[in-house]
Formats: sequence, C-alpha cells, structure tokens
Amino acid sequence: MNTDLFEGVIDVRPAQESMAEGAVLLRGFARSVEADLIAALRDTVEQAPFRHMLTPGGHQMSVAMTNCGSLGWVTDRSGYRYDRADPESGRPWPAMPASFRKLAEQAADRAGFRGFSPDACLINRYQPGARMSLHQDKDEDDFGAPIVSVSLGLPAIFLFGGLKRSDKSRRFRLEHGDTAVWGGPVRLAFHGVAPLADGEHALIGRKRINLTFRKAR
Ligand code: MD3
Ligand code: FE
Repeated sequence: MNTDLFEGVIDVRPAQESMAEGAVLLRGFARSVEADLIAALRDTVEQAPFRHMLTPGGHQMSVAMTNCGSLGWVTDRSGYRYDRADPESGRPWPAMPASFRKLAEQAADRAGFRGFSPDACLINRYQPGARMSLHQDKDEDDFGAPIVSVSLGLPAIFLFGGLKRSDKSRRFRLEHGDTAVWGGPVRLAFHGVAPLADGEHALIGRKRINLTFRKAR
C-alpha cells in the first residue's frame, strides 16, 4: 500500500537486510544524526585519544582505538579485558554521548532486540591498510545481549563467518551510516574487516570509524 498517498505518512525507515538469522543490517540508519555523532566523537577523542594497543602476543594493532561509556575494551601484554579506566590516563572513560546511546538503542529496537542498554562503546579508527583479522567477541559477561555496530567514513569490506573459524566467510560492503545488529547464536560468529582501501570521505576524511556498542557486564 502506498501510505504516502493514502494517509499522508511517509515511511522514512531505511531498508532492512538480513545477513543471517539474528544479524540485521540497517543501511544508512545513522545518517540522519551524523552531525551529532561527529561532534560527540570529536569531544570524546579529545578526552581519550586514539591509540594503537598491543595484543597479548605483543603485536601493535593496525586499528587505533578508544572507548566511551562506563567500561572500555582494552588489550595489552596481559590480555583482553574491559576496564573502567583509560590505562593511558588512569581516568574513567568519557561518558557515552546521548546521541551514541540513543542511536544504538533505536537500532537494536528496530532489529527486534528490545531493551538493549549498552555500557561500553569501543571506537575503532581504520586508516588505509588497517584491518581486523577474524575473531569472536567473547570478552563480555552476557552473550544474551546484542551488539550494535555503526560505520562512518570510508567504506570497508566486512567479513562475516560462522561459529567455527574454518567456516567460509561472506563479504559485506559497509558504508557511511550503515548500522548492523547481531544477537542470539550469531552473536558468537567469527568476523573481521579487510584492509581498508584508500579514499577520502567528505565528512570523516581519509579513514573509517566504527562504533561498537556492547553490554560488557
Ligand atoms: C558479527 N569491529 O571491534 S563491528 C570489534 O568494523 C569488531 O571495527 C569491527 O569486530 C569493525 O570487535 C566490526 C561488527 C561486529 C561486532 C560483533 C559481531 C560484527 C559481529 C559479533 C558477531 C558477528
Ligand atoms: Fe569483533
């Protein structure tokens, strides 16, 4: 039915794509609030700058990271964990901006995961060549909560595998504003990001930013 002509209501909801059972891709979902997100990102990064963390094996990650929210994901020689404090400054992570929280909760809601309340937002910065190898997100206490991921800036190829590392992965091109939600068994699927291709994004510049919202505790 054409609701625009019939009721004078325009459906502005973006297309909803299913990547797998429990994995929903909301194309362009964050675009209507991009200016708020970018301003809040600037403010957050001023308080807790991006840094290249060390893996437990001693390798520096190509992706630079920071966090906001009451818990932040960190890695160093002693392992992966969530911490209330930024190890670089000893201070609590910056508060999760209201625009971030609202977007994550609305995306989860739209994808059918009601009542999502993230306590952690990992902010990943990919410069050309940066990548993230296949992994599972397993550092959270409660795998029952979904994960919401918001892509900003340059497009990236997202690799989406199965529950075993050896499962074949499928590729999805994630663009500025695209928002993905993962919950249920697929929450533990292997995933990664192919090396970022060079380019220039009109608002974000020569990089890709990914916001990953989780309930860590
Ligand atoms: C699929 N970040 O920080 S988030 C990460 O684009 C991470 O920076 C990627 O993976 C990035 O851990 C992708 C999207 C994501 C998060 C969790 C998932 C995809 C997922 C869990 C299961 C399946
Ligand atoms: Fe991940």
